[in-house]
Amino acid sequence: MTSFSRRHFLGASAMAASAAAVSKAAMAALPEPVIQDSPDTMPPLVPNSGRPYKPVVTLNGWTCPWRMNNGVKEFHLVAEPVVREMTPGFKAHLWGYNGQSPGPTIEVVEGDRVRLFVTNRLPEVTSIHWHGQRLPNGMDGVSGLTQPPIAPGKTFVYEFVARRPGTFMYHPHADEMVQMAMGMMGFWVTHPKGKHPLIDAVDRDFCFLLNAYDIEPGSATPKIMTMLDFNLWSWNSRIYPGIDPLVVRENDKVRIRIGNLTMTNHPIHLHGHEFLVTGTDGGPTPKSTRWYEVTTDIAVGQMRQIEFLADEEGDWAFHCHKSHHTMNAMGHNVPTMIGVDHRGVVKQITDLVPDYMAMSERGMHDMTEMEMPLPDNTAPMMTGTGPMGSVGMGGMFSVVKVRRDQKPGDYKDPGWFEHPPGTLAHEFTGTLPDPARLPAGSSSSLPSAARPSRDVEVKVRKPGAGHGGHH
Ligand SMILES: [Cu+2]
Repeated sequence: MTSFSRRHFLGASAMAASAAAVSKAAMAALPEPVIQDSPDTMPPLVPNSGRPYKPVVTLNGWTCPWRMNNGVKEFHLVAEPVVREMTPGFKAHLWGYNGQSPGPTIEVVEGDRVRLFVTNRLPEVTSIHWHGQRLPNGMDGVSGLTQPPIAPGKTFVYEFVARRPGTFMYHPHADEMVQMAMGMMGFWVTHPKGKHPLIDAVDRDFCFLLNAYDIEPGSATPKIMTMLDFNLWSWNSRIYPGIDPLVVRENDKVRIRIGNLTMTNHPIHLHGHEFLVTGTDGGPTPKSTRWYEVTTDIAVGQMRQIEFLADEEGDWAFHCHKSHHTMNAMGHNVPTMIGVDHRGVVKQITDLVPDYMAMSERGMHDMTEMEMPLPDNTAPMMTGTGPMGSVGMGGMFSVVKVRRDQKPGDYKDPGWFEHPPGTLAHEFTGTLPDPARLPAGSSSSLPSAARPSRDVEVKVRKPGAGHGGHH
């Protein structure tokens, strides 16, 4: 993990310093924007001014430092073009805030007066809408409706009291289709002041946004006209294997806050544990409405906050359950070739198209291990190497790593889980009995549709079978 970097000479510490230490002239000026160059998950930003709270960890992101100005928390967001590494080897040219997409997470406490300076360094107008907040209408950030748009080069200031604790986000409300397709968005958490009857204290509190891009393999800029057929499904503008693991200590109480700024819903699924949905962008959910789930659907524009006790050690998959969303570019528009025997035609085709490759006759897992020539700056379609081989995943996929010996407050990746003896699925090497089958057409109490049939034919060419055998 690297530290905050700066474009300007004022140190980051100056921003967070107490108001008394800064001259009146300096306080009248804009707070220096803090710029982040790294796509890594930054450690929680422990507050050194204002009301205390337990900070969140933004997955592959960071929290925006503020300065206190006469009791007001001042933040400076800069809307600008950014280069975002979506996964190692693949950089996208996006728009974002303060050096990254998404922008920094804003963390404040219920009752805080917040002043947000927004500087526009984009080539077109913008504005910021503070999604989910109670605020004066004129601070709502809808350009044309509640404010004139922020012209390139101009700075606007928003000011309101964070009245409601909860999970929120921010995004432009000017040329939204383009600006959100380009990655302009950020997270906002308002912590409760003191104990709240519906908001439990947790040991780890993670947050990230669901977003999606359509970037042609080999290029770097999203196609902004795409409405549905995105090819990169990301968490905080990162795709697996570029998404960091969520590292927790065994028996930690864990909260994960997720907001959806894509154009479709995402059923988010956690392995090995059950969770409760404890909050939405409307605030904490009443306890009587909570039930345990292992998947929760997050619709477009919604936020969900889930909580669970991490009491099972291991490397637990955590992902969107739409299987096309755990793939990277090229995951779409590939014809289904399972059961198609290419061998006869490959020679004929390669005479015409030298680069042609017969692929996916046996499913697509082979592609995860195939050394396919890819254009420069392309994410592999599905990849990620685990301790047991290729994970065969991309897109919206990560791992919740639960470890007994992880120190409290330590988010460092502990490596792969070491399975206790006798707890690992393995190849069976004993003798296999013939499976008992009902003879086809025999009188049976099963309805005919449920009866096994001899007519089932699965054309699969097995690896090493030598001959394209039909079963
Ligand atoms: Cu999804």
